[in-house]
Amino acid sequence: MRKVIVLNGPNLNLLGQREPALYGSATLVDVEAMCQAAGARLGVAVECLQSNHEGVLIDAIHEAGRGVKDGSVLGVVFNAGAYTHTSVALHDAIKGAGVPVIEVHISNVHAREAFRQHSHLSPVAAGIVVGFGIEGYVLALEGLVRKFGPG
Ligand code: CA2
Repeated sequence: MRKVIVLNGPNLNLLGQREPALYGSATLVDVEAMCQAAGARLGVAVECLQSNHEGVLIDAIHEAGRGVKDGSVLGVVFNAGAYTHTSVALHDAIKGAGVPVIEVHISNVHAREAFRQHSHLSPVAAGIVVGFGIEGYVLALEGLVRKFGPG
């Protein structure tokens, strides 16, 4: 069974603790449990990682790329948080690793501040899910499996 990495970036460890109007009341633990359940239904193993550090996220993308090459990884579901709007390094990592990445945002970033309306990741993403709340993670997992085959 191939693996999908559910990767969350900066401040997503705070989910459910503040800003419920924007991000809902579910915690990151709830989101990760939801992804595990969706993975079981879709026939992929789900591995979850959250980091507030850009380099750790880059390393995770590189490792996922190695997994794609050896056949153990299907792709990555990635909410890069605010790094979405700033990180050329994450853009380069996704491009260089050759791993399919589905970009996820809980909120509709296009209906928010101008600085959230540009993504460095979208041009190198295999797909984008925006504005569906935490259900977006499940939609992204489903999209990844539909586009790149079963686990
Ligand atoms: O909508 C999304 O999923 C975002 O990626 C969330 C990021 C934000 O910087 C992006 O523009 C859009 C924020 C991460 C979560 O931040 C929290 C801060 C306080 C309380 C709860 C979450």
